[in-house]
Amino acid sequence: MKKLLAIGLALACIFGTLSANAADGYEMWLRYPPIEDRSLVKDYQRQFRTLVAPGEAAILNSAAEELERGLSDMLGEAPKRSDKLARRGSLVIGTPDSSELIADLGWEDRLAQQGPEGYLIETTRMGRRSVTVIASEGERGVLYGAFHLLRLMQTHQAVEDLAIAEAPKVQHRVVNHWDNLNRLVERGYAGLSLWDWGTLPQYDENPRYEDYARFNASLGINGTVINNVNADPRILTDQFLEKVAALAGVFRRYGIKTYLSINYDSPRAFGDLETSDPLDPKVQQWWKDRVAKVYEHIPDLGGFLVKADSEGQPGPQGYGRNHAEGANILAEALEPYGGVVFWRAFVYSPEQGDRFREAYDEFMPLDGKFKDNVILQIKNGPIDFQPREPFSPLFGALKDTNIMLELQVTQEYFGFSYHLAYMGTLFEEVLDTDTYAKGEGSTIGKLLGGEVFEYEQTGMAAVINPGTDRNWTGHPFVQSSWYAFGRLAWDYELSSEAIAEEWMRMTFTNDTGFLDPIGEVMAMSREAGVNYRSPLGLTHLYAQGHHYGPAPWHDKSGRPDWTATYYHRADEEGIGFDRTETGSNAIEQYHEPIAERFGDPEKIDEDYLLWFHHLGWDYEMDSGRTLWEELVHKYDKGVEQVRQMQAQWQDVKGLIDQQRYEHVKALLEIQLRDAIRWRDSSVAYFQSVNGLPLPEGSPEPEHSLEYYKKQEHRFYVPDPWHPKGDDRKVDY
Ligand code: BDP
Repeated sequence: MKKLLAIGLALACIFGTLSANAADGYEMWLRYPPIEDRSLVKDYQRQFRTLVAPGEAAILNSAAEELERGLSDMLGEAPKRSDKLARRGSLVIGTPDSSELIADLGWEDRLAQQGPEGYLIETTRMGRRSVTVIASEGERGVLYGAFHLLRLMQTHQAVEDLAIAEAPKVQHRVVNHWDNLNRLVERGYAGLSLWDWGTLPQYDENPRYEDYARFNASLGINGTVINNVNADPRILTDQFLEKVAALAGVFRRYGIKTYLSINYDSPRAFGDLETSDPLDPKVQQWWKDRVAKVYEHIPDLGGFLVKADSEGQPGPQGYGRNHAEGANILAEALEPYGGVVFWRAFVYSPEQGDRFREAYDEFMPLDGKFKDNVILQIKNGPIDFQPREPFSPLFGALKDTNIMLELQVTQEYFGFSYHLAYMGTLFEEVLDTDTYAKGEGSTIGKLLGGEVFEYEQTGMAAVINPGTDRNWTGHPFVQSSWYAFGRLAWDYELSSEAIAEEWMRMTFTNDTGFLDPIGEVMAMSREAGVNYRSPLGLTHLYAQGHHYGPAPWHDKSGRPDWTATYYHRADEEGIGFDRTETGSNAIEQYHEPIAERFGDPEKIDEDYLLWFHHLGWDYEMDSGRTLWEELVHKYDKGVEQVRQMQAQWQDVKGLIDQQRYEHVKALLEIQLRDAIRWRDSSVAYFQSVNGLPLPEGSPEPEHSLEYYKKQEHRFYVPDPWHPKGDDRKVDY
């Protein structure tokens, strides 16, 4: 007997370790590990013994299944499914249309207030029975409510006395994939595209499609653009539409609409017409016909995303037409089906002296000229997802054009899938930024919430990177930025800190021994990345093409592209880009008092200083240091922050599964190596320009500038799956 017990114990240990080891990140934040606290389990069981859910409609069914899955995994026992209330402990979900029990509550007005995507979760009574209700006007609301309730349990909160009312503040909450049809993912870093075109439409039961949809739905994301903005015209062919329809069928069950990035030159690329001129009636008819075809395949397609006249993509300007003329003909074709056009504002050209100015200069004259079902999708900053940018001046300026914010989760400029950089803090900074469009308090969040101007519709989009990597995103912490995006798209007033904690609890553990130090790591991670790459408002000091390592020495000679020296303008005298009246005067694009604040080096927040001013190396900073000393100090600080992140991570060993622990630990080693390289090569370069001695106490760069220049491409590990990581440039 004793022996048996011993074997049993040994087995339990082995399985215990195995299951702890088995956490490989696949489940992301939808992990439902058994809850160890017995009294909590009892509380939850008492409440949710029986699940009363209408099973017919697809989305409601997804909600019920998710609840079943979560409850049984966390509580060790599946809830009973029933049509009727149990004597005690019923969880009732549904819409008034689908459930008599819910209809009988008489909550119509209250539900109408939350809208079809909002929901109420309440502990209430039905007759004499105490129940928990998840109710909404619409099926989606019920699904979102189900995920909300599960989140409360995943984060070990009390659920006895619930009175929750939620509704999203923004209509379009959309993820963007930059996936090519050959499955290479532009700026992806997490394997091949999730969409296995070769086996579609036949094999649509790949569990990854459904899990992907669950992750998004759990955040309230209601749209996905599945292909790259650098769009392949073939996406609109019947062959591909059949495949897209199969994916859309899976996503639909989770309330997610499918959108397509289209190539503006499609009428020509299809060989049907000689032109794609939007004002040509034949072209307009072509789009109407193609759109009709699209909706035959996907009756609820969300619409199109368009990158036009940008980075070599075709567009209306090629035919002498403007963006509004270009967008409106697509909008007209989509209108009968309720489809929308997300038209991107990411434009720039070498002719324009200051790239910063371009989007504003091109789009402002068109304000009010776009149809109501066009939404201008604007990146948060005027350049391109840099570690820190001032906000795009289009926010707050466009009053009569629907707007949408575009953010980047994939870490194109943040160390790919090798560096830990929680973007929640960046997103929060953007949303909280005051544009002063209508006086104080006109934040970007409020603009998107329709609280400042009366837009027909608004949205938030994020470029995400999931691929065939087992954990979807490469670096386990990139998941946190996807999570933060979704939560903030739902409610831009949430704090990035609270979101981080929620994510850690759901993804790793509820142990405060982990949450406290790693919460700090997450909070500092983005700033660390700013400090070791481009402090004080420097920007785009990357090597050409791959955007991974530093190359502040790049100049225009022989290159058609935008280069580091163009952005930083460092010379013997000073550094920074003059965007005041003496320079490009981009500050005029902002409202007062921002323009005045940005225009004065004494008033501007120093984090943005070199975005707007060219200053002498001896300019005195708030700290009393010279600009040169402060710059070096920031670079040092970035490296120190990574060291701190590393130390704090090492302290949580044993508090989470070994697999993810070791993975992140190794990645932090890489991050430290890279942070040092960023600092040393940047300091060495700027020193070669200004000839100044290093500030006292700062470490000498490890190598010579020549060495770093030679390393420029060797530093980057070429990824054969990454089309823009041009490994022909790597000279080993
Ligand atoms: C830049 C990327 C490029 C994208 C482009 C875009 O480097 O790969 O195609 O933005 O957003 O960030 O269109």
